[in-house]
Amino acid sequence: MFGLTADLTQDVPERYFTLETYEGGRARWCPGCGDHAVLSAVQRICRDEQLPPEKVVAVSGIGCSSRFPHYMHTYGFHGLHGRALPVASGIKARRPDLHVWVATGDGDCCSIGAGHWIHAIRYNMDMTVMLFDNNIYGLTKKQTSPTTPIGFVTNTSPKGAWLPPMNVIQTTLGFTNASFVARTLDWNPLHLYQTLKAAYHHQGLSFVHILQRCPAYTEPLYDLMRKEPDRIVLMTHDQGIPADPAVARMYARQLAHDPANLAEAREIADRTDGMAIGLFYRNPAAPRYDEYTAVGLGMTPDDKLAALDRELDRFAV
Ligand SMILES: Cc1ncc(C[n+]2csc(CCOP(=O)(O)OP(=O)(O)O)c2C)c(N)n1
Ligand code: SF4
Repeated sequence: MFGLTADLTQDVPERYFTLETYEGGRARWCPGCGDHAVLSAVQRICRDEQLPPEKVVAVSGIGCSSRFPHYMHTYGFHGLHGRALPVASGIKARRPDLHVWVATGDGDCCSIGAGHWIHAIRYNMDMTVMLFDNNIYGLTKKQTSPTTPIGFVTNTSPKGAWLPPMNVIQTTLGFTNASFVARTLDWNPLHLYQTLKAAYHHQGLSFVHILQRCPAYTEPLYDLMRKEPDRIVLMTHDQGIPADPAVARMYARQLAHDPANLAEAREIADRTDGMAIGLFYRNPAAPRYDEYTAVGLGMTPDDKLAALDRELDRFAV
């Protein structure tokens, strides 16, 4: 009897985290806003991976989607407009043990934060970046963003957006040292979950373009895509996002794409005959700057002084 009790307790983890563990303040996004789905996917991944909440940090800029850290009961940093990525890079440089989730909008990342977007991709520090793309500045009430389609009427473009929208995937693939580039949809919880989970497991910066519904300002934009799944092309491959039979049944149009093939990824990103979802590109060998910044992190102040002295001695005359 005693032996049996001892064996059972050996397998019981000291801490078990439930979904509630990661639930922060009540989300105040509009009803039907796609941000709710992304939040619950991330909370489920944290639970399924049993990530200690004190080892998770959510980082954002400014926007509706950037309210994300408030709704996670983990560490969080709600930063300045466009500055989520440098803040996240700083955190990762000093605390490589933390799991970093970045929430950024199409305005936050592709407009005011565009310079940081380029360099964060190049630095390739281990973190999951979620671009919530609702094709509009939501928080500031329907202003044209870099991804607003031509002709869509907004409060800053009353005659319709004038410029061609930015192709987010094509742009990201063009940055030096991109290592994981994917796209998913907030209204397909399975594909969303699996894409974010694959992104979480990638060692390097994983960039996930999430088509995100904004029923308040851009309702018609993703409506047809939701009602007519044939407008979507599901990328499949054994090295891609794991194929779930339920997801595969939903999308008749499928495309076998090897995510190691950058040239083909670019061609798919340029297609206008369907919105491709899945993994465009992965390069696990891309150099990671967080491996460089981690050097010497465990040194004591005395060790650091000694190393500095040694270095300076090399230049003594
Ligand atoms: C330096 C600076 N410029 C402008 C703003 C105003 N502003 C706040 S949020 C925002 C755009 C947010 O749009 P997006 O990033 O697409 O996020 P969404 O609200 O749609 O989730 C702007 C222009 C600001 N807060 N700070
Ligand atoms: S305005 Fe749009 S993006 Fe912002 S909370 Fe409402 S639905 Fe979501």
